[in-house]
Amino acid sequence: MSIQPRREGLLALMTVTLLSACGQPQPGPSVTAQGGAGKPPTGQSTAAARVFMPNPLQTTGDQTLSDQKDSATAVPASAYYPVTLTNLDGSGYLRGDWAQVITETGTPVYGSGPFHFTRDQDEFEQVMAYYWVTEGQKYLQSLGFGSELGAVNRQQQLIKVSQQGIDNSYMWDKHNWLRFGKGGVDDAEDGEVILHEYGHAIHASQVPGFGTSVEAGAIGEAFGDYFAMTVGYAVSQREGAPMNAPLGCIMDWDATSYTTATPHCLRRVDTDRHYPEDLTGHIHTDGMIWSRALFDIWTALGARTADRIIINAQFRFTPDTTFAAAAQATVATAQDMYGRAAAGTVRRAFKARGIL
Ligand SMILES: [Ca+2]
Ligand SMILES: [Ca+2]
Ligand SMILES: [Ca+2]
Ligand SMILES: [Zn+2]
Repeated sequence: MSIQPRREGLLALMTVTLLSACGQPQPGPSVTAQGGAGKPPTGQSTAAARVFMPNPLQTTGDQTLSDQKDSATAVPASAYYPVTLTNLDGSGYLRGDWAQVITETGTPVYGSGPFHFTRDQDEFEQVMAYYWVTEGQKYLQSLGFGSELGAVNRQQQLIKVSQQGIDNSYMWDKHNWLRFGKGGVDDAEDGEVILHEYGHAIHASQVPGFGTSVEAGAIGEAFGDYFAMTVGYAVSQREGAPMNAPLGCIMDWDATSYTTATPHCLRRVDTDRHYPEDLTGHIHTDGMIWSRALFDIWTALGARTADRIIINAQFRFTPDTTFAAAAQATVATAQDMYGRAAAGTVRRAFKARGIL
């Protein structure tokens, strides 16, 4: 399996520096266009739509699918799942409690639906981004974050969908943006890419400036992959979508542009990488040590308990944390929330990776 460390991470840090160096970022051209184009509000808080669940490889199990230059016929109709977009603000645009899509280059989605687009249409990625970010926040709230537990990125997440050629997505916490690019498979055609980026927004909301050391950066990448796995799984189960690719395989569809071996995975959360001998100094690769520990906790304790512990623990991380310190914080959180047996399970998962 070839690992392409191409998602934001250090690259995004460079991009952010570059943007910062250019002075004030330009406000999205369609911020006003979407709110004030003179189109009447629909008053609807929900709309019917179709999305990938979370991506076509995972549901169809067909590892031969490929981008074919964004062609509609490259993906069978069976890969599209009917869903309901929720929490819309009634403007008729993809704007709501937990997400607002800012279209940089395409036509903004507007109307009362149904939003039945195909992948060759720019609007499809906008619908995907709104849906998966909103589902990500709803999932967090279903775990108790924002009620019983501390709020986690409980705000309207801005999302920029660009139809231009850069194959890179990133989170810019200073401006609360997620930005999805094109190149190979369009990034926002894979729900796991969207959830991965939302994972960075989660960290940034819990610990401002998180990720200033290499190990903290690796934890950020690992958590994004893990979050994509657990939310993708929960929503797929709820919507009755099958899992026809390994659960540990992340961003299957986006990966088809870079990988030849099958199954196509941009990364995995179930590798045997071990600390410290497998460290490479690359955050995306080293993150697979951390994400495997999280995956083992998920398998042992079940999704809900594991996710509540793992995400709640992140409030205790320092921006420049080490693997060891973050693992200790996670064990302590398990102890506080669920007691000794759960703490022991968490400790064993990190021990198995050489982290504790
Ligand atoms: Ca597309
Ligand atoms: Ca891509
Ligand atoms: Ca997957
Ligand atoms: Zn990332």
